[in-house]
Amino acid sequence: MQLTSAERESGRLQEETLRLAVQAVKVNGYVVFEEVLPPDFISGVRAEFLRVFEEHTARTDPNRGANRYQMHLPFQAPFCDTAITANPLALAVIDQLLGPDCVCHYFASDTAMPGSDYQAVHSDIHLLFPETELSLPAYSVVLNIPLVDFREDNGPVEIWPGGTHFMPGGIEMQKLAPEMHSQSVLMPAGSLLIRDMRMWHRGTPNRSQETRPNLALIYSRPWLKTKYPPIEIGAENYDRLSERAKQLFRFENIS
Ligand SMILES: O=C(O)CCC(=O)C(=O)O
Repeated sequence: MQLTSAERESGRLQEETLRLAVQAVKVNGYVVFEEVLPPDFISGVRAEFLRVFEEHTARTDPNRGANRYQMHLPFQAPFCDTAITANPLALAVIDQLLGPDCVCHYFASDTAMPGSDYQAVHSDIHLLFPETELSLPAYSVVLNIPLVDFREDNGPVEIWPGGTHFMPGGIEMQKLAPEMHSQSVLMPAGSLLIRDMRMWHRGTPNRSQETRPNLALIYSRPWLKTKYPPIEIGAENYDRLSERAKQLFRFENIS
C-alpha cells in the first residue's frame, strides 16, 4: 500500500487506510506500507547494521542455511529508535490485530548474503491447537523492515498469501506449497511488511553481489509463550524509551 505523504509525516493512518490494512492482514496474511522510513534514517541504520553484522559473521557460522544469518539486534541506537520499535503506523495495525496490551519480544534480523539458497517453506510460529482444524484470529505478528530495496535478484522473502495463516493442524506444507500461489515481496528499503506469523514463507537465493538485511520484530498477545530468549535491554536505554515502547518491552530483561 502506498501511504500519503501526510500519513507518513504525521505517523497517523487515515481511517480507511487503517481499516483496509487490518483487513488485508486478516484475509491475505500480510500488508506492506511502502517506503515509510526516510532514506537518510535507513542508510544510518544500514551502516551500523553492517558494522555489527560483520563482527557477528566473523565469529559465527550461518544459522539459517548457507550464507544466511538470523542475528539478534543489540538494543541500542540506532536500532532501538522508536521509529523502528514502536512505529506508530505499524502499531496502529498491530494494535487492532493483537490488542493494545501486546508485547514486542523479538528484536532481530534475517540477512541473505550472496550465495544464499532457497529455504524450506515454513511458518514462524506454532499453532495454538494443532490437534484441531480450528482457525484462530492473529496472536503473533512480525514486522519486517528491509534495509535495502528487495528485488528479484537479491533474495526477497517469498510468501504464500491468501489464507495459509489460517492453516489447520495436520497440513502437508512442503507437498502443498509448490502447488499453490506464492509471490516475492518486492519493496523499497524502509518499507514496513506486517505479516501474520503463521503465513507460509521462505527466504530465496541472493544472486546479487550485496548483503540483503531485513529487520524482524515480533509482536504478540501478552500471554503467548515462545522459545525466544528475552531481549537484553540496558536500564538507561529502557528509561529513554517512549511510554508506549516501555509498555511493549515490559516483559524483557531490563537491567
Ligand atoms: O529472508 C528473510 O528475510 C526471511 C528469512 C526467514 O524466513 C527465516 O530465516 O526464517
